Amino acid sequence: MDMDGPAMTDGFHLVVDALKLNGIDTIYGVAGIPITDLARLAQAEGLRYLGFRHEQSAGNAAAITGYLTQKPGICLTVSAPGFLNGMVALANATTNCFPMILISGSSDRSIVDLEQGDYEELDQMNAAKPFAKAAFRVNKPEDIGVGVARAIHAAVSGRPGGVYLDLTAVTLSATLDLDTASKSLVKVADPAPAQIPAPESIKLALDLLASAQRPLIILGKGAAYAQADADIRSFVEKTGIPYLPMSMAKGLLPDDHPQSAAAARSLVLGKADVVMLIGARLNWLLAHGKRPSWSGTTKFVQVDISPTEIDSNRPIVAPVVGDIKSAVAALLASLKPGLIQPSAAWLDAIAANKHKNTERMAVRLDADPNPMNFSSALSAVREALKDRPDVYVVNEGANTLDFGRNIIDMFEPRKRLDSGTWGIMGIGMGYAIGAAVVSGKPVIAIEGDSAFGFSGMEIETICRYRLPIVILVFNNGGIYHGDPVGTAPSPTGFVHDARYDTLIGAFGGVGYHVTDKSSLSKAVTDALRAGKPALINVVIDPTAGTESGHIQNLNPKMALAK
Ligand code: ADP
Ligand code: TZD
Ligand code: MG
Repeated sequence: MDMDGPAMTDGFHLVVDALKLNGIDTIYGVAGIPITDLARLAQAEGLRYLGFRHEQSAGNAAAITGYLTQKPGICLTVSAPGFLNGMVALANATTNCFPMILISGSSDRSIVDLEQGDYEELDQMNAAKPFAKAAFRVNKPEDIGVGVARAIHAAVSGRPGGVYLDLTAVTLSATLDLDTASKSLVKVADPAPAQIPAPESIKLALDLLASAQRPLIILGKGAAYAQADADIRSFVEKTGIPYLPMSMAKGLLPDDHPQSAAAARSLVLGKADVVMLIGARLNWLLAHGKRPSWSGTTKFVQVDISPTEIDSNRPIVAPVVGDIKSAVAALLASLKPGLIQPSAAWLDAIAANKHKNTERMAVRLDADPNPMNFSSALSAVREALKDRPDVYVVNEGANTLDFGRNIIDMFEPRKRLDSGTWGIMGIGMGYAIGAAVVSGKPVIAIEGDSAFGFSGMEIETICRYRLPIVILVFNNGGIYHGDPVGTAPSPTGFVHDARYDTLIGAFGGVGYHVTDKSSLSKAVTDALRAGKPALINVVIDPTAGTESGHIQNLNPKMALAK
């Protein structure tokens, strides 16, 4: 450095300064050219840096961090292939409305743009655009502050989503005098401004609910994200309206709440006359609001931050466009006692249906088949978790996911993290690591054996950082089920009797191999109590699963018999 000139900084330092200035304290990533020194510097400057084995898992950790904290989770990758590996997580975050920022280093633009063949050449910003809520590229160090600020705004304001931030290698190493540099940084004042719904929309919504005989509230993960837990509970309880939690909204109110209609799902969807959606889209997970699952005459209230979500599948009579925290507060403020009154016949019908379905379920949970099936194994896990509401539950697979959602009760908000809107495989270890890192709490990941394989190498990451994560591999020998012994591998089958429990020992974790309910319960209890990385190989009957779990109907049918 020129001893007589002004004091200087560079792009690397400015990126770290900009993140710190905006309260970002954690980065998930995979090192390499051109961002290795950025990761080192971030760590040296006091940010928590977690190095992964694959960018997709780092991205998934960032996405779930965003969901849990309302601050964008950060994933850092190298150029082209590292960037693309991270893109699946970014696209999945956008699809699920989770705020995250994928920061990737990129090669020399002048070479990339002329396709002259640079190291890891790719026009990353344009590749990211269709899958991201927004994409920005920073070309000079004095723009780093603005680039980070724009990325933060885009990720968390309105409907949250995944944002791509491209940092060219030249920008990282370019220098800038300290005075200009410090003036270039931006501290974002109000990253996710409240969006207050119009008072008329609140009145319309309450009037519609008041006219209902058979009202229903559906809580989605947008409601969980909003962190308006006490107000949402109060609105549900004051109105007396039965509610249905979507998968990741389980625990927003405890699953044993008397107003939960989860055990009467088909009945309430089919018969409700007015349905209030709070942070839930009428997508495939709700059969698009259409027949035969729904009545053709249902009227809808929809509380959502995104005005363009309204009327996407069914006409919405009473749209309440605003952020859920503000909207539910406004609904509560205008709610008069006795205004909303679900009919006694409706509540009785739901109670009777719940009772019948719960008894049916109890028979399956009490069964003790050998080998275990999905219900019996999950009943053992349920038993071990019933006094551990603090534990995060990550869940992916097909049968493992569908049975897991129904059998594992949740008692606290934002504790269930799963395959979400895409039904994606591969989120398991990334979500588990992200949840453990941001909360410091234990995590149990209930994984199909196929699902686990997508991110399984991250067990090394889990052991390296000594995270309190217990992985359950529901081992039925394949995607949906196993192959018959002695046959050539089918498109869905894996190795028979695989010993997943032996993998984690390579990195210092504890493996368990369990074949019955009581050893499974004990293994889960012990592993959670130990608070150390563990993997439990849960041997499930290879014939137990059904094709595609509970969504077999979505498989296209072959038109011709072969
Ligand atoms: P689920 O899968 O649980 O049914 P979805 O992901 O389909 O939930 O829906 C979440 C909805 O919540 C999205 O339409 C999104 O726009 C909305 N949303 C997210 N955050 C907020 C918020 N803070 N306030 C209002 N709506 C929100
Ligand atoms: N790839 C990705 C990224 N996501 C997907 N959803 C799939 C493939 C297809 N798929 C499912 O929808 S579930 C599943 C796959 C491969 C795995 C099911 O097998 P599993 O669960 O072992 O995880 P069960 O318990 O055996 O049903
Ligand atoms: Mg399986």
